[in-house]
Formats: sequence, C-alpha cells, structure tokens
Amino acid sequence: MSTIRLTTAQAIVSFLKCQVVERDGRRSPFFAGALGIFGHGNVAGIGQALQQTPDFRYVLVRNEQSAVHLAAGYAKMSNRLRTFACTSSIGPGATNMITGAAGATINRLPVLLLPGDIFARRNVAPVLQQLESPVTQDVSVNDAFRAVSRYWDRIYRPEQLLTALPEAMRVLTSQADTGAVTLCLPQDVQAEAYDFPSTLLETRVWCIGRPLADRTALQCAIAAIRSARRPLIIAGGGVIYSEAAEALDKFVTRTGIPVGETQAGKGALPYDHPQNLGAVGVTGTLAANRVARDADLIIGIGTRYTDFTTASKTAFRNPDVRFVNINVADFDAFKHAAIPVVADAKVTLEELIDALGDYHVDADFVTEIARLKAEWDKEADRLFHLGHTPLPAQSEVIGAVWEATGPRDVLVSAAGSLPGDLHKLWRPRDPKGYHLEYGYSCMGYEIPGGLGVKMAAPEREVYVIVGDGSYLMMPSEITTSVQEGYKIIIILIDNHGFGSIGGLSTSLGSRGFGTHFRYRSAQTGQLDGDCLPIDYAANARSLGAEVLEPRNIVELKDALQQAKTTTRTTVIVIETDRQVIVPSYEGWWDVPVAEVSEIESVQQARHVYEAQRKTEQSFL
Ligand SMILES: Cc1ncc(C[n+]2csc(CCOP(=O)(O)OP(=O)(O)O)c2C)c(N)n1
Ligand SMILES: [Mg+2]
Repeated sequence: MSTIRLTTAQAIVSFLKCQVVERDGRRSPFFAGALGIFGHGNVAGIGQALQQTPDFRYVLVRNEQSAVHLAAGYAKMSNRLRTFACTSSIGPGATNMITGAAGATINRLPVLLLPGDIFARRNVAPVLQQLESPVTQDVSVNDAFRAVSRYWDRIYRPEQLLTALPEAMRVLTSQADTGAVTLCLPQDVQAEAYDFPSTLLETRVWCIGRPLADRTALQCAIAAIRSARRPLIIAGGGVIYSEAAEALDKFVTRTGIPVGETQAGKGALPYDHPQNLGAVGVTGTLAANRVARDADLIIGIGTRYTDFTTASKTAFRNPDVRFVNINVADFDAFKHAAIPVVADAKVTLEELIDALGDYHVDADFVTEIARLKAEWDKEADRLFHLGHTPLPAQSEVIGAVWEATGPRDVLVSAAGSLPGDLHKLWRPRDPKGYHLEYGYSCMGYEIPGGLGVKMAAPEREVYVIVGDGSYLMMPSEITTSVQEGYKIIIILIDNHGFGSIGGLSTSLGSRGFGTHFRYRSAQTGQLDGDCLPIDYAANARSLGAEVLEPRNIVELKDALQQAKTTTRTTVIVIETDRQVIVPSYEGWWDVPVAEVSEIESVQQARHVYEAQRKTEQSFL
C-alpha cells in the first residue's frame, strides 16, 4: 500500500482539498477553504498545514463565532453544496464557535469546525486555558460542542482520521442530517506524523441524491390533495436548497394552490407570482394567514414548522385540517401527524405535477386568493411610503432599499424587528434574493453572514440590513471584507436600542424596560436618561468601510445609488423612529407573561395571553 507521511493537520487539509460534491451532474469542490484565527492551539498544527497548502485558501477573520456565521452564510447561499472549514485555537477561540455551531445546526447548514484541544499526551497538564476536572481527564471545553453538532469527534491518534474524516463528510453532505460537524484536534496530535494511505487523499466525489418518495405514501398524498378544497402549500428552506423553485412554480400554476413562505423559504416563488401569498405565520401577511386559518390541507414542503411558521400552533384553525409533508428528513416529514413524504422536493413536485393531472382548486378560491393578494400588495405599498417625519419608519427604509435593488441582488438579515418586517414586506424576484438567518435569529450574524453570501456569489450585490444592537455585537468582519476585497452594502438602522424586544416588552405590559441605549439617569436610577452618543459612522469608518449618513428617505435613496458605485464595503447609517412599527396580521406568538405581578399593565397582558393560549392546537 502506498503511503504518505504527513502530520495529522497536513492530512486533514489535504483531505479537505480533495472533497467534491455532485448533484444533477454538476460537480464542485465542497470546501472553499478555511476560516480562522490562530493561537498556540492550532498555529503549529493546522496553521502550518495551511501555510504549506497555498491553493487551499485561508481567510483570517476577527472572531471565531463570526467565522462560523460566514461559513453558514456561504453554505446557505450555495444551497448546502459548499462550505468552509473553521479552525481555532484551544479554549476561548474554540468555545467562541459554539454559538455559530448552534446556528448552523439549527438552520441545517453544513460547517466543519476544527477546534484545537488540550494535549492528548497530558504530561504537561494543566495547559493554558484548560478546564480541569477532578472526576476525569477525558473532558475539555470542546465537549460543549456535542449538543450543537450533528457529528462530534476527538482525534487522539492520527490514524483515527481514516474513520473520522469520511464520517464527517457523510454528515456534512447529507441533506437530511447536515449541520455543524466538529472534529476536536488536540494540539500535540495536530503536529504528529503518520504514514497515511495515499488513497485517503485522492479526489472523492460525494453524490447528493434526489431520493424518491415511497410509492404508497405518494399515493396517499395525491389522494389527500385531490380531495382538498382549500389547500395551502407552506414553502420552507428545503424548496430552495433542493432547487425546486421552478417545479413549485409549475405545480402551483397548474393546480392554483396558493403558497405561504417561511423565512427560509421566502423567494421560492417571485413575490408577484399569482399563487404567492407571501410570508406565513407570526410574521405573515394577512393574505397567507387568512388562507392558513381556513385551509383543509397544509402541504409543507421542506419546512420544519417552527413556532413562527405555525403562529405557536394557532395558524391552522380548520378543525379538519390535515398535513402532507414533503421533506428529505423523516424527522420533519412526520410532524403534525402528516402523511410523510420522505423525499427530495424537486423530484416529488415533478411527480405530483404528472400525477394530479387536471386537478385545480375551485374558482371561488381562485378569486379569493387574487383579492387577498391584491389587498396585501396595497398594504405593503402603504408601508413603503408612509412619509413619516421627522424620522422615517423602518418600513420606509426597507421600501427604499428594495426599490434600489436589482432582481439578482441579495438581502441579508437575522435578528431584531427586521426579520418580521422583511418577512412581510421584502419582495424577492429570485430564489436566492432573500437570506434571513431565522432558525437561531442570532444577533451578529448579519455582517459575517452577508460576507459569506458575497463570497459564494461575488457577481451579486449583497445588501445587509442590520439593527444598531446587532451591529454593536459583531461589526468586525467589515475589516475582513475589506481585506478580502468583497464589497457588501450594509444599511445600519439606528433606533437607539432594541426596537423589537422593546415593542414585545411593551405589548406584554413591561413598558420596554431595559431595551433602550440610554444613560443611567441620576434621578430614576434606571436606563432612561439621554440617548448614548454612539457614533456608528465613525465606528464603521475605523474598520475600513466607506460610510454614508443620510438623514431622511430622499437622502437614503441618493446614498443607495452612491453605494452602488463604491468598491469597498459601504455602511449607510440611518436613524429611524422606533415607535412606528409594522403591524401584525393575525399572527400570534406564545411568549408567556407573568402569572402574578404588581404592575397593572402586566396583569392585563396576562389576561389577553390566557385567552390566546386557549387557541393553540395539537395535531395528533
Ligand atoms: C445573540 C442574541 N442575543 C439576544 C437576542 C435577543 N434579541 C432579539 S432581537 C434583540 C434586539 C435587537 O436589536 P437591534 O439589532 O437594534 O434591532 P431592533 O430590535 O432595534 O430592530 C435582542 C436583544 C438574540 N436574538 N441574539
Ligand atoms: Mg435597534
């Protein structure tokens, strides 16, 4: 057997370089390179291996958490067919990646994490940054990755790579099981040499299949659709990852079945498609939520039915409602006692088109769909052009940004009040035009995630809309975007704190306590003094960005045009009035209110809460 003598780290990097995925006859390398920060726990191991492999790109980032967000954004934009590996030192560098790992796993996005770990040989323990345990020596901070990884392993000996690396790839490329994969790499083992079989380092092609549904389940689904009078499709992220948008368009055009979109599924159909009722659930449009309320059949495609989609199980009120779930993951397909169609979305939709023949929803339903859709379009137009002064409303900023974008541009956001507003209002014209991280809704994802999107699709303009709270949490990858020459346009909405949680707090009787960026007041002892003097423009400039500071919507429109002409990442800072919010359209979210309180507004909110809770349903 021919062998090649390499360190553990060199073998890993060489292996990653040779991994290729193939779907529908198209091949691409699975890894675009490695992101990371070096410390003593990886500099002489993975760091050395990367140095001697210059054709495997290494990108120095500013924070390990944002490295994982960047990789996840890249993977999502690539429909999970490509990603990055993330390398960190031991200790805090490693644990910084845990939040990113949770986000990737929850969003079902492949990321490979290679945290450094404490010495396998142990004789010099405790090493710098080691968590010691009196009950075992077989534990380190990296064990905390277990809960947030779809595959977790620790490499104590170089030859363990022979079994660990293929397992890591199996999980990363599995459309049903993918998420964060963590291979913990003790610092000493990274530098240890071994005679690896050369075959480990040959090009390996991972075929991403399109599994067909079980025939019986498919027949049951067909029968259920045929007998439905008011069916509704819920399009989730799986539609987009499976590249099933065209098939969905054909299916709903043929059958007249309307579509509501989840955060991950938004863009599955163009916004102006006659069957597209837009966002569904807590942050849904009136059109989609009305149809969801009365639907007798929900056809969930590639959705995992989070509480935002089901409006905390209050969205579907028809007592006879049933579910058909088309999903590559049986875990999701079985939810809500559905007819489980465990299969790829694209091929299943194609099969359904053939099988359903001339099935079409009734004329009355068609008229109702068209009316609700027209009403919603008007409402969105109204919110885009409120003309609120002196400060604009956030919905007007969204309108101005949308009007400035082209059909192939991408919008990126993640947390705060923006996801809800964007879910309702943004108007995608392309399946990859709307990129919301809303599985983990992780403040700080926006900028690194947006950079990942840009790196995956450099030919597209990427617009990141971020709240001031999220911006403060993680602005530092602006510097990485400048370093790498990837320009993104960031619209930073300054509403002096947490508009979303402040609004939620007020609606629950707690008056926005602790959600404003204000000085502590000497009189009240609370955070209700003057606004803090945070200079976001100076901050962004200091990180290397170009900065524009429009004061109203007219100036914002100019700034957006100017931002298209810059070559560097450009941050547009605009102040908005946080009191002017986009209403909710019959979507409810279960956020428990204190059962007892001395505050009257809380007691009132509790009454409302108890009444709403009674409308929650279980589908058994
Ligand atoms: C890492 C993290 N911490 C806390 C939260 C809870 N949270 C959700 S939205 C939000 C406020 C976001 O503020 P900002 O970015 O300014 O957006 P706004 O609410 O003003 O639209 C908070 C604290 C979160 N989602 N993520
Ligand atoms: Mg804010």
